[in-house]
Amino acid sequence: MTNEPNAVKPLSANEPLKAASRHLRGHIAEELADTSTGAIAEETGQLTKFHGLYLQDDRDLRVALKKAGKEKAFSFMLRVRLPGGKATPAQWLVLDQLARDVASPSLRLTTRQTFQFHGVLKGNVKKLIQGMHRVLLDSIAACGDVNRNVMAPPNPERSPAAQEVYEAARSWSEFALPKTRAYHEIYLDEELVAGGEPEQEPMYGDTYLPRKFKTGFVLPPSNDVDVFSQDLGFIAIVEEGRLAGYNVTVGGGLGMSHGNAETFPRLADVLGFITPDSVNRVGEAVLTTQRDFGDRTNRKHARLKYTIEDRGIEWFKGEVERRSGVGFAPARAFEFTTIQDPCGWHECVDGTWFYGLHILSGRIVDREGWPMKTALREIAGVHTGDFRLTPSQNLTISGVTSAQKPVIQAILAKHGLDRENDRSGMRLNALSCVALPTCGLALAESERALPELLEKFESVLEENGLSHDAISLRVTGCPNGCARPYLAEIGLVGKAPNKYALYVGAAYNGTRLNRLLSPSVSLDGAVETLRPVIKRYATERLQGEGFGDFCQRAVLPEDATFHSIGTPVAA
Ligand code: SRM
Ligand code: SF4
Repeated sequence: MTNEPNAVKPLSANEPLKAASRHLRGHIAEELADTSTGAIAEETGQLTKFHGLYLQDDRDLRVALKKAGKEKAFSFMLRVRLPGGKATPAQWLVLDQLARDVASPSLRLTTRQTFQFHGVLKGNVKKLIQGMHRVLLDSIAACGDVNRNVMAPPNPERSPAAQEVYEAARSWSEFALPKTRAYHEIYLDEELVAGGEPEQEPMYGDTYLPRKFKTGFVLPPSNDVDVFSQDLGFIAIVEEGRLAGYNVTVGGGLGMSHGNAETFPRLADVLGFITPDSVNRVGEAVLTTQRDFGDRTNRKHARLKYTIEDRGIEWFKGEVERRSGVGFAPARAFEFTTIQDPCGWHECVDGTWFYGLHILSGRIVDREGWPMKTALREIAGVHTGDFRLTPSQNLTISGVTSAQKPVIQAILAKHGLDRENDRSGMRLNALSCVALPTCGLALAESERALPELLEKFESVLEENGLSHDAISLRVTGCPNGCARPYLAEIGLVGKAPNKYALYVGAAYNGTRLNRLLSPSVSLDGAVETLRPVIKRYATERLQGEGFGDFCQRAVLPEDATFHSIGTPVAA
């Protein structure tokens, strides 16, 4: 392939918008101050995303409000930037308080290890961001056409290698931050320095990236961050207890549109091995290559995965080597044996403990008989270690001393949450995206449908003696793939109300995508379709064979693909 730029086609609408935004300022400040509407203009909404802020509306109320001739029930979702998902107890307490004071009041743990607030009214946006700022948290680049929240192994053994991987993730997250002061001026009232040097974005340029860009660091044998789904991945290679370096991966991504075969999930390629000191240089070269060659004319074709598909991995590797001055050595051996979060108490090499706590769909809220938010607030009040958010929407309470262990255990027991981890393997491993009522792109339910769906699957699993098998089930309300459903052993992807495409056959360790078993089923239909498959799995599986591997071997037709044939359903 060549170094020719992309063919001359009209740029997508976001490109001139970014160019004219004065480094992501646009009219955000004025529109947030306008009390005549709860909304902001569509174009302004494209810019606030770079500051972690999305305009949404309560979709449950749309019809009634329209009938009443009223404005939609607008509010904002705010996503925190939290590299590696690490938060201190002091930060937890402030986020918990802010959620009560100015948001929905739930806190939502995401599939990229951070917090989301929902239901933030326009007049509360600055209060929320200023409150976060007081505990050194921000939402810069949590969304938008930039390097997003950087993922890293959440379950610390407190080994020097694990610590180094976390530090590398944090360093890359800081290094790849946009340099604009727009966020500080708009939300934190930082004054513009008159007559100062013109602002520069040395890494991004004035129009940032063609599309979102995601990075994950992973420490085998766990592939908890689903490294092959990331635009840029670093697989830590530990030799004789020391971090030798990383195998670099590029070009993963999962989003697609139903009925559009030009969009597809793609697993990343491994470029080769680098030493730890080259991470930021190589990361920058990957990012700037995508900046310069990514498709800025069609946002559905603008992720790095398409740049690599179109131009070839060898060309891409050469470009990265040239830009970084780092030559890739052959990739070193590694093995992923799991993607699962460890639940319960685990001792670390430094003598502290961590506790893995399952939280269904990452939704932290107080419900009748399930006061998760209160319990975690109490834990944060006494905890002296830290919290780690996992890529599976769960929580790790880490750095717990032996003396504190019974204190934390007692808080969980007091609230009846100490048995939260005694659930079916499928439940502990399940993911769902947010979907309705807040997600503007949802075509079907996801998080709200998961509990009932799990109960139905659990009864089939129990009938077949498989309650403890960690079969992965991931549900999303549309094909964008926010709960990484194409890497699940059972993936359900929303197409329309109670209509889902059913995928099976991914590898249990995140190294093979699943394929389409049925283009359109209801949730009950999915359970019924899989009932005989689960039964066969219980009796016919080979020694140690995962459910996905079994489906790949014995259930899926050889010519099964990702795409449903027929009319596109996506909006
Ligand atoms: Fe996502 C858009 C929620 C992880 C692929 N995602 C959205 C929006 C912001 C909808 C929108 O654009 O208006 C959703 C907000 C819903 C809400 O009400 O909160 C949303 N995505 C989420 C979260 C919260 C799902 C969750 O339940 O945890 C995850 C937040 C991650 C974070 O903390 O940064 C989330 N999204 C992902 C992932 C998984 C990952 O990154 O590991 C993917 C698939 C991987 C990938 O990017 O390829 C993902 N989200 C998308 C896409 C499709 C991108 C594409 O290339 O086609 C969109 C739509 C878009 O960008 O146009 C999207
Ligand atoms: Fe919304 Fe679709 Fe992402 Fe679910 S997968 S949160 S429905 S964009």
